Amino acid sequence: MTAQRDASAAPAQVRQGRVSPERTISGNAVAELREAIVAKLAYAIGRTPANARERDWFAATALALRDRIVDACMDSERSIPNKRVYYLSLEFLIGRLLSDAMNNLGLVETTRAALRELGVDLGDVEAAEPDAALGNGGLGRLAACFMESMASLSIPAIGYGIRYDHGLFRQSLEDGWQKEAPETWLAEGNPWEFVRPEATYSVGFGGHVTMSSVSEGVIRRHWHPAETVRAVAHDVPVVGWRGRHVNTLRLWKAEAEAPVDLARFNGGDHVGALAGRARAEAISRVLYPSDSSAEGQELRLRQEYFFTSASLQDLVRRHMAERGDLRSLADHAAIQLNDTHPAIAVPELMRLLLEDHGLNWEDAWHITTNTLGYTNHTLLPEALETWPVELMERVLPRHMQIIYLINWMHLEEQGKHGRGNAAQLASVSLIDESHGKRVRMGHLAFLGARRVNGVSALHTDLMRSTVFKDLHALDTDKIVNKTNGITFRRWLHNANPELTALAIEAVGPEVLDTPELLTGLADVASDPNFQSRYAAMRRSRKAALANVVTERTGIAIDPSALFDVQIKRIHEYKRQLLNVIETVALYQAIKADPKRDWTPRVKIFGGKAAPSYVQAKLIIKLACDVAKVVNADPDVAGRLTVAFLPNYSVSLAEAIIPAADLSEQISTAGMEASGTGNMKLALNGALTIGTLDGANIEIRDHVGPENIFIFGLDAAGVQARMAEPNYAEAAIAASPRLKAALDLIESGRFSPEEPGRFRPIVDDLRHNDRYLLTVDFDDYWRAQRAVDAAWNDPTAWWRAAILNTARMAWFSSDRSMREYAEEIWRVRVG
Ligand code: 26W
Repeated sequence: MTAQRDASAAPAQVRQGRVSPERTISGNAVAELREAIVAKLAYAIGRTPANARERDWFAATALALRDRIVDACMDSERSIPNKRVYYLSLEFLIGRLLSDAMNNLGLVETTRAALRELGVDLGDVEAAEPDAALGNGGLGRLAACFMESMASLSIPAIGYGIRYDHGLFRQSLEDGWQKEAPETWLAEGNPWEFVRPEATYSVGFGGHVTMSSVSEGVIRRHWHPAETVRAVAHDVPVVGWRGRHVNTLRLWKAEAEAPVDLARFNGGDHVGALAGRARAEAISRVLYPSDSSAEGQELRLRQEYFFTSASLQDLVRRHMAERGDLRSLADHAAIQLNDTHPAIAVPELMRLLLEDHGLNWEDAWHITTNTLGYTNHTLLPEALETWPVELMERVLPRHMQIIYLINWMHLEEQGKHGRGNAAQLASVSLIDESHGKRVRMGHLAFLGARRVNGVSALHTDLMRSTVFKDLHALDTDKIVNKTNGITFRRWLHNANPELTALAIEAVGPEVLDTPELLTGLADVASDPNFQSRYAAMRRSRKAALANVVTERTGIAIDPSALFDVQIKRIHEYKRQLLNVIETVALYQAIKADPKRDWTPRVKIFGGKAAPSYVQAKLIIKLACDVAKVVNADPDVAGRLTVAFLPNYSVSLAEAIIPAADLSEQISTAGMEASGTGNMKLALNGALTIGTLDGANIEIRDHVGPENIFIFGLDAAGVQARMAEPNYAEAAIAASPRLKAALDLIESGRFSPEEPGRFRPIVDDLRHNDRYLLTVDFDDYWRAQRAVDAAWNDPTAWWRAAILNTARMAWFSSDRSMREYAEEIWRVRVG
């Protein structure tokens, strides 16, 4: 293994033979692929088998497979599809592509054999691929699952995003404190991508707008940007299941119009001559690492407009080349906005139609509002994007004019329908005037879209009754629900080949094509033989994960203990702190009664905090400090172990999820829009301990209330309790167990070198507790003890686990994509 190996990579022992559609592998196919790999190694990389590093073998293998994908691609592009989906997303959290590509092409075993003949281990080659971490969390990973599902369903689609030089930062833990380092996934190039210099567009910023009169009463406006940046397309092919269809992920790289300002250079200002280039290229330099609060920085607005404008120019050009008339755009293109990050598409599409193509306002608005769709992914107030009008006027003056005009017409319409009082108008206006003037991007996307969707049943209901209540009243058909899903190819077949093999044995190989067949596993849920093989599968994944944990944290964990897993971004609403406090309470309980037969538990945490999120970083530190004390205490040895795995990533998720017994989905009800990690864990047979939040509710409905541990207030209960004064104080007073745990943390027991370290956390809980942790604590404790009891009845536990796998079939992103295709995009599947 070389020094360059990605430290976040899942090690070889957690990956092994996976199930592929290859029933048999032919010697010819192996020899052909082997030769292709050696040729790539020589002629594309300039290495011989003797001096190639793992990274070189990876690149050569990827290039050889890419050729196969290109062949399939040519087939996909033979005819012009009637309608295409354009999925605009500032984030695509892809992870590694090699195993996806091999699996979908049916070439896993062929590749393994070809490499073996060259003396190379496929597992090592896979581990040499860096994760493409072009996203923060749920929203970005969802976009990646959707791209894979659209390709697998042969829905013609192009994903549009940014080719960030640096994706999500690398997290290390220094004495429990999160440290961030830049991530460099492109350091050795990207064998999957094709640069397309011919697909380059100019994107303008700043400047001013002039008017000209075209005819009597018709005025046209012209934008004269002060600065333009080039967007250069980089295409990554996305191959679907069985290689039947290939779509494209088109990522834009920002380049300066001129590499140097020659006038300044010649004038002697050698550094200043490069400033314009640095400013332009900064746009695709780095992914913003926050997925919970809108920061409102100018560079972020530039990123959003940059990729939206380039994407719209590209799809308009394609449409004109294929159809010759923009009036039919809505018939042949469905543009989906992944949250509000591309919401500037509303005025940008209007601008292109009005200015570049000479349409009138009514026609342009009709086309725009029949082409766009908008998906909302969060209702948290701090995450809803608004941009100061002053900033918009400076960076995008023409768009601001169009927004004003859209708003004016929209508010006029309200007046006509007798909804013109000041409060009503203020709530539906595109401009929020409550604290300076700001453009509400959610409202803008709402007005510009034909359909607006939430990502779980509860979330969609809350959209209708809270943030979009008044807009919803204007058009009650507009908001629809599309519950999230996950691609089973990655999260079951690739991540858990052993479970997949068991499923194939039980219900037949057709399960690879038709996830609904998984439900057939219910028939063997009580079969002792099947149960013991299912348990053996879990045991082997846990042993592999235990090695990873020890390798990365130095903590030894026992694979026979219950693995209790909470993996996701660190955020107060997700309540990792609730889990940590329950850990402290359990620690106290075990110490108080060491003779009891406590259920052995390993608590595993993973997740990144936004670099500027001080409270979240302190929660990580607390988890690590608690781990240090608990793991060193002989009184609890063998009963309770705590580990925080650094640098959580897609690859690490693939190693953790199949090894989890218990899935923590404990957000404050009403705050997690959906969750998708909850689906991955339940599909792999972890039982969920969770609140009635997001998709947990639908998971309960599918797996059955007896196969999930639900606790806490529901969303209505949360709303009601928040209105009560001093609810936290009351809850702590009513719970001696909670009080004792908080007192212990406050005493400095976990931070003897700095006793006051965690006082801010405890103080906040006592006096504020926005996320109702204190209120839900006792019921969470009760549910955890129910988990302990259930674990002690293995027959019942494994039955419940198998039923979870069986009944999660509905949560495939293939199902989500079919629903979008039918009800939002009106595009044919297949
Ligand atoms: C502007 C800052 C910012 C950036 C990203 C605010 C909010 C976001 C995202 C919308 C946050 C996000 O990833 N939301 C998650 O989306 C998932 C996919 O739908 C859901 O499963 C999660 O519940 C939701 O938190």
